[in-house]
Amino acid sequence: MKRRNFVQRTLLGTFATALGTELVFGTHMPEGYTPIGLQEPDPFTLFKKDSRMTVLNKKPWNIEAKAHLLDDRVTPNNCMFLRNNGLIPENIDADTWTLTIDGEAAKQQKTYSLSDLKAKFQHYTYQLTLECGGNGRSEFDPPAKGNQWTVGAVSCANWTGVRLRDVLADAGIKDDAVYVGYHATDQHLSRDPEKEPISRGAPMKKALQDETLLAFKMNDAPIPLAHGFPLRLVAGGWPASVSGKWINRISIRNIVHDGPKMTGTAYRVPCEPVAPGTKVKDEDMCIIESMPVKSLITYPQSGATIKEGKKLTIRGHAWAGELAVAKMEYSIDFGATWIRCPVEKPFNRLAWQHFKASVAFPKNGYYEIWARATDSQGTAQPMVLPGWNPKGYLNNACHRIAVKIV
Ligand SMILES: Nc1nc2c(c(=O)[nH]1)N[C@H]1C(S)=C(S)[C@@H](COP(=O)(O)O)O[C@H]1N2
Ligand SMILES: [Mo]
Repeated sequence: MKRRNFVQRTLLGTFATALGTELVFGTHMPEGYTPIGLQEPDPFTLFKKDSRMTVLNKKPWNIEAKAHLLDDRVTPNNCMFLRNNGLIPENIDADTWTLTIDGEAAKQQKTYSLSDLKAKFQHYTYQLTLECGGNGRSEFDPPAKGNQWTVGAVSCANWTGVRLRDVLADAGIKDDAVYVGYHATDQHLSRDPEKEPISRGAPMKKALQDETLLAFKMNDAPIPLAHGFPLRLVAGGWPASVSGKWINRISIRNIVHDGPKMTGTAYRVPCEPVAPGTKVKDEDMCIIESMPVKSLITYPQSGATIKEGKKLTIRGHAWAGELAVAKMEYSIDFGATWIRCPVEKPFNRLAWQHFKASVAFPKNGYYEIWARATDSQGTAQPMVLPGWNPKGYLNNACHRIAVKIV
């Protein structure tokens, strides 16, 4: 007994040093218990995520879904991917939160409290598809650095807020406005307060769209902290990096916004196609705007075994950036032949669209089911990885699942 206490106290001393704090009631802790601050943080509990999600990075936190976890028509928090460039802010007080509109092309600098925003402007709710520009990066060859997203960095939730357009108009937009840039309260990984982890934005044409929101609710509840509480920009159909979380300032710029991750290879692709592995000069890179057409089979889970003679119903979602999905097809012979299947109209512009098909198989055995969406301008998903680019963006190759008929 004595000996165990001794060991435990010594251990506690080490813990206290590591934590930089005193451990109150330390000696009452059960044996084998690790103080909270020293535990490997469990992201599933921390962010209320489904434990089947994949953690790609812990610092900063980056977590993706699997295709079959995205089966809901509207993505709930527990299956929504999480993408951070820096450290999630702590101790946010929504009661004292403010949003400042400023910039060279703002008629005045104006600051709103969160309650001002909510009281002064009309509220709108839209289902908006947010896909990380790097979704699908893991397929690039030569490989691209960054989070190795497979297919799960996409979501479509209900977002409620005020139109950015209404707020910008209230502050006043000068004629020479070309871009808005957001500023947020997350910390740079270095913890240097002078550095922003990310400060992106959108051209005025996107900023002024009906569906571009300054949102304070996600799926009818306050936005979860990790997804931008208490205020985030939501610009559906564009790389989700445009949708700044924890927003406290929006600058109306008379130049293309030049914040961190607006330049170089970040969220930009070669203006002209390049051979895989090419080093591309900064001036030859163009900012990604609307995301390309894409789809995901969310049921069944890849690897499913189906009883012979049973028709298999597959389902999933399709989206096309600024455009709508006009046609949906599937193939069970590796793209040799395609069969058309119905795709629903979007709930609103920029929401993903749901498809369903009843698949019949000619005989038993192993099959891959491929899905291919075509947008309203007639552009379809490629069957293999499209244009290589230095950071591995915009992979919209067909999704496929494996099934076995027995
Ligand atoms: N302030 C801030 N906003 C941000 C980011 C960030 O790191 N900081 N990441 C961006 C990127 S790259 C993506 S893909 C989306 C992810 O949104 P989510 O974590 O809510 O899914 O948030 C965007 N907004
Ligand atoms: Mo992203």
